[in-house]
Amino acid sequence: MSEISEPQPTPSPEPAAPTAPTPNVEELFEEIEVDEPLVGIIMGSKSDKPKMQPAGAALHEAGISYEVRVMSAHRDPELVREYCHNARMRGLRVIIAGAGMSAALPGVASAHTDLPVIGVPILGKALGGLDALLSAVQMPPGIPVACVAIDGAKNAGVLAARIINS
Ligand code: RP5
Repeated sequence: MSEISEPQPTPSPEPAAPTAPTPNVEELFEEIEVDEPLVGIIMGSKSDKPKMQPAGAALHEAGISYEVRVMSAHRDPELVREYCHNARMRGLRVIIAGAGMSAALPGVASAHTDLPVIGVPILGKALGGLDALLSAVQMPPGIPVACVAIDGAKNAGVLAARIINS
């Protein structure tokens, strides 16, 4: 005759291992910038801002997002290198670079990126802007700068929009 065993108490489950908190998806999505800039407008000095503003206006009119940074090829060479080196990875498609006097910025930008670079020579206090024009336009083979007119920032914006829409 088999013995009927007493029902054994069910062992209590092991305490669950702590899990990582569930991320709040809505919050995460709020942090994502949906309107990432496609054009980087850079210039050698704060004093160039009024001359470069028409580039931003043209891009705004074309519905193209952009960002604006001040960095000088001569005064902040490392910053220019880093910005241009990372530009494509950050999603930029075109760089507009404006500078006056010995305007190295467009050429140096082009040396550090394979994105199209549009140079804007800015009229300074001497030489009628020819210094900046020649510095921007006389690039050595293999390092291109699409140079617009002296103080031609509007066309730089229009051209950048055309490149992006092409
Ligand atoms: C250039 O030198 C700048 O692009 C600017 O046009 C010019 C004068 O610069 P600030 O002395 O006004 O800073 O590098």
